[in-house]
Amino acid sequence: TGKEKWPRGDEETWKAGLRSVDADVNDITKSIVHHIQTSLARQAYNIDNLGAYQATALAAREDLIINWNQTQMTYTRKQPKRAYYLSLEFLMGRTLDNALLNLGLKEKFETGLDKLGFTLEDVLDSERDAALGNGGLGRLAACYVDSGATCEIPLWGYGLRYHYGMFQQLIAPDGSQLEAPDPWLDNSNPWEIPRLDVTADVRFGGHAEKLDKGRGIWSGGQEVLAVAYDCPIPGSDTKSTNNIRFWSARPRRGFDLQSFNAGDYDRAVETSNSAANITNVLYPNDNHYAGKSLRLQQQYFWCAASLSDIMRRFKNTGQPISEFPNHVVIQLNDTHPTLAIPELMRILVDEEEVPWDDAWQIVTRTFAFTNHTVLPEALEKWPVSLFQQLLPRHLQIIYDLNWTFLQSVERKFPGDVDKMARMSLIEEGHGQQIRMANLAVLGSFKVNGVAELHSELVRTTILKDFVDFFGVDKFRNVTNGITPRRWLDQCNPALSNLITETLGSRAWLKDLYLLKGLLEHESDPTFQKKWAAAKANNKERLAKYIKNTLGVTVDSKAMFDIQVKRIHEYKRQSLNILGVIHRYLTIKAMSPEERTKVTPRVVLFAGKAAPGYWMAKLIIRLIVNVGKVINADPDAKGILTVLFLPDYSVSLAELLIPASDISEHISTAGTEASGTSNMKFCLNGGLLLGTVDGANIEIAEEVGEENVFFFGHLTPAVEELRYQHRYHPMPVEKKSPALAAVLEDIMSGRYGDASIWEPFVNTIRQGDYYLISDDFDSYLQAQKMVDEAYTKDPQQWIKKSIQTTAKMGKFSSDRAIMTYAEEIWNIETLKIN
Ligand code: NBY
Repeated sequence: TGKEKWPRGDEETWKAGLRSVDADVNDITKSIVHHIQTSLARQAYNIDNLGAYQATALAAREDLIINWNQTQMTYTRKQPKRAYYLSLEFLMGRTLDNALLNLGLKEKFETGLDKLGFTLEDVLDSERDAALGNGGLGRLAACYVDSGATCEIPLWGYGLRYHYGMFQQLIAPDGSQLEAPDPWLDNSNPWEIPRLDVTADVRFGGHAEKLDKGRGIWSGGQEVLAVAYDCPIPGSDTKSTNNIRFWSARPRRGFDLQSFNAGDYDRAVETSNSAANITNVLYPNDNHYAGKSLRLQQQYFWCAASLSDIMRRFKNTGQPISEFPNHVVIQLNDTHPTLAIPELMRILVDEEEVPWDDAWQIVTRTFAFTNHTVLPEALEKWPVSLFQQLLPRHLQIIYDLNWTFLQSVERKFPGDVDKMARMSLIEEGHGQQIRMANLAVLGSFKVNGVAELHSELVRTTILKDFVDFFGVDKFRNVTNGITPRRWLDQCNPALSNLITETLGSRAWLKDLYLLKGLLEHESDPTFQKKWAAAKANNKERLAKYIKNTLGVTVDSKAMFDIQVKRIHEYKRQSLNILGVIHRYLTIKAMSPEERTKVTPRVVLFAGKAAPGYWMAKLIIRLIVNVGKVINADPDAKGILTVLFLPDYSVSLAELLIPASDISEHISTAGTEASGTSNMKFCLNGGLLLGTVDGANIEIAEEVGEENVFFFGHLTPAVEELRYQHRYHPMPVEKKSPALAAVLEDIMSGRYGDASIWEPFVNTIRQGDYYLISDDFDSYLQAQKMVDEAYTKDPQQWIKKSIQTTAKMGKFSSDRAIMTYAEEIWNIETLKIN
């Protein structure tokens, strides 16, 4: 723009900026300057983008807090039934842009900042992501609180305030992933409100004693203090502003007095350190259970603090304890908060002196549980020995619950000892383990999966025994959703503006089915041109980012093919990169004349591997090295570019998703519970290349099968195929010559020494658990159809893109959250005036 950056000019310019004609803008600039001078204690005429961001955030926050107070006051006065979303992860990303949009103040802030010499874009870019989550599960929680506020549902989130969020990913020169810490709070966090007065004591260890009638006493051990940090969550175009309460661990006042008195200062300080450790870092595993003691401590710390807070708030209503489930519903985001179930039992029975059976009635009317995976390695099982050590009273409660439960199983299925063994809360074997999923199901009144196929798999496989026992009505589906505010309006202004202009209002942002109105224009050449221009604009924006960060020039006219998600064998980034190598070999074998007819592609990958997941890290290394070879080869120049973008995050997703022509969601059938980025890509007019898995199926139902590229075996075939691999293995050479050629090429040393890749190649040659060899040819076939559709009839492609966006109404998280509210929580909306 040629605009000067601050410090721009002199004091006079600044002061002139403060004399705006628009009263609102004037207030905004004043407020920003006020915060620069008083909150940041900085000189007004010498501040950088980071300072400008902090002051702008503080100015915007004031509006949020006023609405937040109004909302909380209304809840206190009207005492509606409230829902609490317990999630160990909230993958929020940045907040400022979202806050300004929701408040309807973005343009005014832009003008105000401009008057002070800043571009809003630079200021927004100075915010660090809040990466308090791993992937889909954590981002889902963030979308749900957005929708809760927007739909005016009394919904709070409870989470942990990790000092270190999701690690920062670096790529070493040899292509390997390296991890660096993410000290996201270092610049301070303007969105959080410390509530040093809102605390809870959380006990660990000590010993538990049983009294009569199921009651018990838990004493001794160590107490850790939980301190609340509140984060306001604004709704879109409403005053309704909800809250996420994040707990931070602190040593309790007068910690470890014994050691102090004994003159053992060092020991006392050590205890205080270990207390603060609890909320130090987010565990970076997704879809994999690791079984670390500190992780169990995080879970209990968070459940205990949240329940004590919820109980205190409930008691303030003055209602008798029997009314608890009519005022409170708690949604468990996966099994991570399952300890809330025995903890509520403990509070009711031991502290409130509610008789055991009455207490269990209350508990089982309070909780509902969402399952996010059927992968066996992800199911949480904690060693009984660890419970004995850290949570002795909870162990007693779980044993007592299990005793009664197994008796009722025996009554319903007399003599079925196998069933009893499978359903028991305790897994016997070398060292007993507590099965958190079984406990979550037992203690909840509803259990749901996150897409139709997934919920059906939950009912027919992992929880089949429980369906037989409780009846099928308890087991529901709530298909995931995404917030269209962040995942279209905020991340894709070009398309959002075109949609608003075409539909005549912004109402579609709160009723996503209104996008159907775009269908009227799908054949209008002028509209099609504008649609294509928005996509082109987003591709150029991404190309610029790639140039700035990696120094690589990509042709923004090429087809952008994107796969971004956690790196996992079941998600099969491997299938994608093997397909890329096949494409490369095909190009290599062509004459220069033939190469001119190839549809140019840019294949982009991004995603983090869990630091301990060796095979996932090897796959990253392969992608990077294949990219290096291809990008340096003149034969592929202009027709194939392959890049791994480091350090995937919510903010990077906001840049990537609007720029895709096609995105890949290619998990082995039956493994991806839902997927949510598939929804984001399609909402932004990118077409979907995928397997018949998770929410891909429902997306195809909505947008029409003619608009998606499906391939691969279906879920019912998977078990049989795995059986074949095991007992009647067939060489890859015979199954897919194309794949065999690709594997041979990898082992030729072209991408680095064969010894590096051998373990990866072996997973496919032997066992091939994720069915790469079974789906490879079908994948290539689908890719060919993508090429043809894109090249042969560009106008038809644009039409498909328009139809896709237009038919994505179902996937708004507003629909999802209203389904929870109506079908599970039995809760009503509450207008905030
Ligand atoms: O939840 C994801 C599913 O894989 C995806 O299909 C679904 O769309 C999404 C939202 O429902 N699951 C997921 O992201 N899981 C985790 O991140 C996760 C994190 C930690 C642990 C387990 C799973 N853990 O046990 O520590």
